[in-house]
Amino acid sequence: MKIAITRDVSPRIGECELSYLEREPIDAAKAAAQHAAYERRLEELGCRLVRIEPAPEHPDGVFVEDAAVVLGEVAVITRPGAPSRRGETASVARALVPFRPLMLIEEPGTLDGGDVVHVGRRLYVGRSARTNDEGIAQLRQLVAPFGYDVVPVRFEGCLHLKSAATAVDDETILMNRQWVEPFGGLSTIEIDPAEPSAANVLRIGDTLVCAASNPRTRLMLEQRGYRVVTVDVTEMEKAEGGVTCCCLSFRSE
Ligand code: CIR
Repeated sequence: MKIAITRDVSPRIGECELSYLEREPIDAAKAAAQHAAYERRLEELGCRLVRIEPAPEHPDGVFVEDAAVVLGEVAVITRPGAPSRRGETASVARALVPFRPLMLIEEPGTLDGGDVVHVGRRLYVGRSARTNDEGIAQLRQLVAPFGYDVVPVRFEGCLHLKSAATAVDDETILMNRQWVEPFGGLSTIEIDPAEPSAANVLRIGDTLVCAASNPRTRLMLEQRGYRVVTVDVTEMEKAEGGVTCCCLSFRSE
């Protein structure tokens, strides 16, 4: 069964962390409606939703992806790079208990789930303002016994590695080459240059969930034979979030 962990949008999302965008007003009610539509989309794609308790005190709490890295065998609870976000992980950890044994990134390590691109037995991890060398080293040690390699990746110009590159199948990365160079010897597809944030796509089974704000990249993916659905996440995009960061999706028996 496919599981998707989500959390409601905080009414304080307008106070979110920002790193490369100018702050602009975020309509929290519209963000909540977009998030509800996103959750419905995940259900249509066969996911069972596990909705964590709301955390209105955490402006970025909707971005649950950053709190954990969920693998087939285990879930690694992160230590987010932004101190304001560290209080988000305990509730995500509780939600994961029924599904996976948990392991923890510890101080002084920092790691945001949005920096981890998982392809087969390899985790490509962005070295970023949020994820430090110690966090990457801890992740490597934690997952090595399960047969995963951890490969650091440099990038610049955006918040997380997954803003710049995500896997669209088991050997292909959709990427924005303004922000990251090809890595891992994987095949690459470049996003339409008019849509810089389009590389952030969520893979659910054989379907790609794309942000509606990136129609050219969507069309290109469809022309290459990918099945694509869209969701409107404009309010989350103002908070530097995209389609992957609003859920933790994984399989459970
Ligand atoms: C932050 O700066 O942490 C949030 N405003 C956005 C987090 C987006 N998360 C993600 O792409 N995985």
